[in-house]
Amino acid sequence: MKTFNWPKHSILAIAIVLTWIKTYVVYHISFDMKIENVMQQLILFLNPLSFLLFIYGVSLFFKSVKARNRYLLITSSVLAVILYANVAFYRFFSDFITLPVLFQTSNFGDLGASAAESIFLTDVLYFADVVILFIVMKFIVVEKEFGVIKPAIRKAYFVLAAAVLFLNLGLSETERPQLLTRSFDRELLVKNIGTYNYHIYDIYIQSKSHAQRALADGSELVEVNNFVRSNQAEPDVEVFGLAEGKNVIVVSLESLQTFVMNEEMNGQVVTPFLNELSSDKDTFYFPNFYHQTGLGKTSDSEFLVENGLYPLGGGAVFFTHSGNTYNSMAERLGDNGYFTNVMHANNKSFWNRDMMYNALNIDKFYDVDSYTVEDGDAVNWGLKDIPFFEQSVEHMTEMPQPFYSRLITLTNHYPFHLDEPDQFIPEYDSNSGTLNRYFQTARYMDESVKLLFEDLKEKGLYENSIIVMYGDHYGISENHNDAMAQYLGKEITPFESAQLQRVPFFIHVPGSDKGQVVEEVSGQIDIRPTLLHLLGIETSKDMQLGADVFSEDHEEFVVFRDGRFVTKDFVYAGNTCYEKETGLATDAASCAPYTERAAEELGYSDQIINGDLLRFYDVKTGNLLIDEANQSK
Ligand code: GP9
Ligand code: MN
Repeated sequence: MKTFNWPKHSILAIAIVLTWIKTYVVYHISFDMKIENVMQQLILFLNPLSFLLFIYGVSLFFKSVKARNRYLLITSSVLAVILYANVAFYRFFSDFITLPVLFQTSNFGDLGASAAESIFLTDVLYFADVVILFIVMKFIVVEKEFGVIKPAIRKAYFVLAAAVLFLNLGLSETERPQLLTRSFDRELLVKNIGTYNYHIYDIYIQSKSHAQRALADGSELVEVNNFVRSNQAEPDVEVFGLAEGKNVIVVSLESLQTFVMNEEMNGQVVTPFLNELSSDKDTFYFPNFYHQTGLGKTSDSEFLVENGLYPLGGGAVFFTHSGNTYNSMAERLGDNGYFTNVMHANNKSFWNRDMMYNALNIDKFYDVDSYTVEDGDAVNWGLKDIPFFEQSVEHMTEMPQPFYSRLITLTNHYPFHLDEPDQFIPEYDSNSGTLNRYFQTARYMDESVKLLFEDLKEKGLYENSIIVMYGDHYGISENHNDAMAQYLGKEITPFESAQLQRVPFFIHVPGSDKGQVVEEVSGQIDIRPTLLHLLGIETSKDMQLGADVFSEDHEEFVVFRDGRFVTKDFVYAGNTCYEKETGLATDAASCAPYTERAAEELGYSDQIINGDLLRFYDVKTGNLLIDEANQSK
């Protein structure tokens, strides 16, 4: 069926068009990219082309048709794998792959279960273009022999490719100024420059950050230090030292979002114990508290809690910067006589914790090997929270006091499966199995926390401890917006999406009688100073960006890792300024004073991490060790 005398380079053209069209179709069916106007649609359509022209164009340097065809086929397959990897990753993380994630190989085993949920048989269709290209080469097209290709033709071809690239970049710059210089948001990058160019850009950014450490000499610290000092909050005398000398139990509540708190689902109370706790006389409860994590999820929240710094915009900082110097909360508490530890019934290498905990100066990590996992005690990602808490309290009874224990829960994790006896309420009834099951696993979490409190009381640890709990990050991604809209009874606008990033935050101080619902807008970055002050530990020399939520100076301004932010009156999301009270878009001028500040905060935090600047800082004296550093260079 082969037909002869197709024009020269037909197969090259076919290869380009196939991948191009497939990529464009995949953008629409597999990624949730909000396209607001015709120009954005045009950019989206155009953006795969420049890269494809370049990469497939390399085939013009081949002399034989056979070698050229082999190159085209291999390229097409590699691109299909890259695109599909992004699709599968996106289903799980609502994000595109960034280079450091690829080096997180120690996560892959555990990710397996979740990944399996993200892969379907019909996914072979993502490789349809490769198959078609193969068939075309093998059975349909035979080109005129092209012999030696004239350099002038090649030159013209690459000039055309460059022109398409510049057209693409030009259109993007008008549509989204400063995109490449700021790059908060991977979705915007992919939307504008395309998946393939995005990966090249990512490789460039990552190698730059590698170089940044090498180039930093500490002089940057002067400016960073000024910024940190100017944002510092004096502790409130009423609360400072309220829990001095007590054990500190910090619980990371996996995927728990505030939208389930003090609410019902089809007549069922989702978090009965936590609801009661939120208005308890010994509890400070924060309903307007936001997570600030990025791709590093749980580990990012740990990073925020320990360091009062933002995680990174690309990849998990636990992976990319576990060799840095930090002044963690654990280190401060250790210096104050605490035995510091983390308890989490998962592999020690997940999120590179074993390495990072060394850098954070945590005395001991109770990983999965410190737990007994009986038959039926594990679900989803590992040991269920109820036996996890039980055994953790057992460990606590054997620790020297005072201790600082961070407990990381796991059951309320995507894909939110539970064994029948652990299902205390029925599922929800939307078209999203994920959201339906989420209410059940959140209810299970509530039960497990209730038992934790009982257990601590029984073992005589309760009275002499404070219990701090926070939701680590969202559990329900934007992929489930329709189901979420059904539950909340309103459309999920960018404003609502931002508000859904609220996670519960509790500080329970037994016997304090000072409890209250604190409406203050705050975030995970504030936990470190707040907690240290509660324990009577000064932080005026610490290099942290959060502020004590109890302080008069605490500002109601929470910056998300992707550049969105929330103030007392406004929410900035989806490039729009919303009025908090009404959820309606308002004048951009209302948010303008904060946009620069948000970028500044993230920028300084990134500088500290990328330059590993804390190696030039003496937290005890507050001295910048710049000269020393330069001398030892
Ligand atoms: C893994 C657990 C869950 O050990 O912390 O990680 P997550 O996927 O939520 O970041
Ligand atoms: Mn988590």
